Amino acid sequence: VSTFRNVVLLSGGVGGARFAHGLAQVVDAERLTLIVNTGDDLVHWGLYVCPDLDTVMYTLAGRADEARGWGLRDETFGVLDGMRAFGAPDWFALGDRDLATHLVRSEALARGRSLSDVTQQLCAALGVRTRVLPMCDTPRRTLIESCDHGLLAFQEWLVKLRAPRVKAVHFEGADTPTAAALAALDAAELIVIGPSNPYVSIDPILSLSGVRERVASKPTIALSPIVHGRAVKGPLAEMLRELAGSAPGAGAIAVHYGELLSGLVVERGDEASVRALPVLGTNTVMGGSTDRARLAREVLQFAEGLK
Ligand code: FO1
Repeated sequence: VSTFRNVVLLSGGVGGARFAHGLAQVVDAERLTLIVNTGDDLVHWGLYVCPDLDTVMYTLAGRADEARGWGLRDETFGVLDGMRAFGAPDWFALGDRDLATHLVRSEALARGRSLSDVTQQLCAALGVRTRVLPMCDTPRRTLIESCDHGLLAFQEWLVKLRAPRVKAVHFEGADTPTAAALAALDAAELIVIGPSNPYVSIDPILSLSGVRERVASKPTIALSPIVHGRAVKGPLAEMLRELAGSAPGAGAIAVHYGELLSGLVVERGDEASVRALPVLGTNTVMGGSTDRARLAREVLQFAEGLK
């Protein structure tokens, strides 16, 4: 269906993970690399948690809890109940099965193994053959400068305070992407920016040294995370108003990525809001697994047509 030898997806959040699942069904594992946001990472209960990496791994493994949008299906929360009884923070719910991931990862990092290395180990154990690369092997935290609660760590902003109004987004920590991520971008014939929040899922990746210029030098397609003026999930519509002063629409996504894009995939009916850029209008709100593969095929065909 596509002659692209190497496809790279920039992904964060639930939408990015679902589209990654679609691509993984239509592009051979050797020809697809996922570069995943780690700006959402946090230390919780003394464990190193990587929400976007875990959501991608669990989704590709077919074990994600689709209703919740994060964590594992058939999950129990016995440890959470125990932690709550001890007065430990319970605003970020780590499930019992999910904890195994955080324990293995935290132990590996404590021994000095890299995040890339332990991610590879976790993917292999989950039967995920597609390459899943963290954007960084060192901490690069997304901080939200909120209007009314000062500077907030990402999960405190998103989950604990339920995404209050945003004044600015900052990235803290070394801006060093992993060598593997840069090599994947160098080898890419097509780069896809998933239907993720540009500010807190994609910009953390683009902000890393050497990434933006590599993306700018390759054919790059983005999928709009805004459908008919609303975010499929999360606070993006409000962030577009607060940060860009723009009405939430596919056009605002095109403006945000600017010159990086060779094309934009939008929900059918949203095409007119995008200027001076090849646009594909289709059904972008993904249902189950086959629907994700359908969308991935359409995106690859759209990209072929732009060659
Ligand atoms: N999101 C919530 O809204 N509430 C939670 O308690 C929560 C727990 C959680 C645990 C592990 C994990 O990997 C993700 C979790 N998320 C939770 C989602 C997470 O905040 C977001 O998926 C990403 O950080 C943004 O894409």
